[in-house]
Amino acid sequence: MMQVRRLGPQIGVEISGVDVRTLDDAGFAQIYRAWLDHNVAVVPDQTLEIDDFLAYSRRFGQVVPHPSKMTRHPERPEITLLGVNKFGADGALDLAIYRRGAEGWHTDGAYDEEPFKATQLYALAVPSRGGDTHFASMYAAYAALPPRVKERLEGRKGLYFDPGKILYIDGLEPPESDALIDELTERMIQPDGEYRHRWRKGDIVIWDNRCSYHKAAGDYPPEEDRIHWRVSIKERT
Ligand SMILES: O=C(O)CCC(=O)C(=O)O
Ligand SMILES: [Fe+2]
Repeated sequence: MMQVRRLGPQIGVEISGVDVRTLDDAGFAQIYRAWLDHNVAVVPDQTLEIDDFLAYSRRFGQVVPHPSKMTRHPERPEITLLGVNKFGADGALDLAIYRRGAEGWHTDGAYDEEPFKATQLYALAVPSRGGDTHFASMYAAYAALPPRVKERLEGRKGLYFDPGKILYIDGLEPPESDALIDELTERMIQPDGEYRHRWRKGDIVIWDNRCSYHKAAGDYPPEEDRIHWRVSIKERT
């Protein structure tokens, strides 16, 4: 029996009681709708092979290889491996792997002409503590903007930008553009627009890059495994 439960006040939904390997179209339509409505969808307790994960991911759109070639699965370029080969030959912790996604709030692929609509992770190994993923709703951030800022964004309704990647806002003088970016960055995380995911082995989590930000906590014991398969998904063309 499929059960649907809200997680944060304005973001996040958990869909339990399903096996994504055998989900029919009507069941998938319910998950897809819940994901669109709540930005982040958690499906716990899955036991998947790579092909199961890819087949399920393709129901959301076109799965594309991530531009970062270093962390691609050697045989399956559409799969990015998170947390694998964390220690170099000299035994030193590779911070780019350990802290991937933990440098700040972001949305994936904002540097691309056509950013990923979704990113989906499947947890293969989780540490005993730490290693959560934080999510925040851009709808909540937009709704909480003062009317004066909303007016300035009129014509570009969604609050979509990546503070670590944005250069300037087209049509504004540089100081004005910097000031608006600073103000939006300050307002992008609303307390009740947040959800923090504590991973369990077997969790699938998908987030909507068009209307949410996320960041890895990046704080788990480095000697423990924290491993995910990851896919980047675009709209099917
Ligand atoms: O590992 C995580 O918690 C999220 C990492 C991240 O930002 C990503 O996969 O896009
Ligand atoms: Fe990310």
